[in-house]
Amino acid sequence: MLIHTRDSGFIHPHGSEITSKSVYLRRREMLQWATVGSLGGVLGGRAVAQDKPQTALRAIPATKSTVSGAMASDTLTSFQDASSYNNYYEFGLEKSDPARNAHTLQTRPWTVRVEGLVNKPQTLGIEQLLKLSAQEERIYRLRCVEGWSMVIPWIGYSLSKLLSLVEPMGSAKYVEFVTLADPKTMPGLRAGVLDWPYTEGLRLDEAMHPLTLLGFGMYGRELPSQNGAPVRLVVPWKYGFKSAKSIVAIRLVEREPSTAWNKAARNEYGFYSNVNPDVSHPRWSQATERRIGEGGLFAKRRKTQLFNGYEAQVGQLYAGMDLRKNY
Ligand SMILES: Nc1nc2c(c(=O)[nH]1)N[C@H]1C(S)=C(S)[C@@H](COP(=O)(O)O)O[C@H]1N2
Ligand SMILES: [Mo]
Repeated sequence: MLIHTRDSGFIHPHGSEITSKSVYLRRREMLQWATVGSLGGVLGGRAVAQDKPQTALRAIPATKSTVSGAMASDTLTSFQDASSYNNYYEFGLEKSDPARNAHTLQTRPWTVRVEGLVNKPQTLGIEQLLKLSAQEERIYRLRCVEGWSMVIPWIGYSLSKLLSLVEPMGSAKYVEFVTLADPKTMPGLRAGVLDWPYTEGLRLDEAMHPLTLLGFGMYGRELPSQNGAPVRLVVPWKYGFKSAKSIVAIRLVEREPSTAWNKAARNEYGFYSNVNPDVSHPRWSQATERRIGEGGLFAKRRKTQLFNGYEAQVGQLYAGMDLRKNY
């Protein structure tokens, strides 16, 4: 099986990650994906992105964030780990695939349409977007639904800055994020694992929360392609999959939008997807997590915190809601 041989040197994830969504989908989509495998071989002949020095990425000057809760004091995950252990299914299902394959992503020119129920719809070029507001560095924990976590110094600004600019109408209740789906540069699209383009959604008040970051960089530099260049979302109190990579459109809508993961497995990935140790995924517990870089397979798992440790900042958004129903 190509996927296995390609990754024979890969340390197998343990615990909940064995039954992770990628493994589950891999089983389901094995045949489809096998037809894509040969392309992996072709791309594999090129330089491996993770071997490139970090300095190949342009620096983005940023000030330390003053947003409450934005500067976690946890030890940072290494740049090497954060840019080589990724989920970006457009570039493959294995954690090592995006770093190997995402060099084909064309991040310039790049535009983002901000549209839907807004008074001032706009299409902004990436350079305009970068300059729209002061760039801040924010140290966020990111917790993947599969049971691992990282701590990354992101660069960006609150998504609310962009949303305020377009003036959401009173009827706008949700925000839909649409990401790039380009079959020419994204080998993963050939496999029907998800209904492309990858889309995500937030309730408008979640999207307007100051912690919700429109991210352009990490570790002082622009985002590596595998981390979602040139612009992505980072929502630190939700499972990682809410943080859509390589965004091309942001749409204000009235009804709760369906999302790529919601469509793939409705009973497993709800709209809210708030990190919650008390609500298990149907196939594994969410009580603990493995911090990437902490002693490999033998490191003790950490206890997962409600809202990934951001309860003081975001708990109020869910007052009175049944978090078991609204998972
Ligand atoms: N377009 C797109 N965005 C995506 C994904 C994806 O497959 N495609 N994976 C998500 C998942 S499951 C996670 S955990 C995070 C991982 O971000 P990182 O690789 O920068 O740590 O990206 C999210 N954004
Ligand atoms: Mo994830």
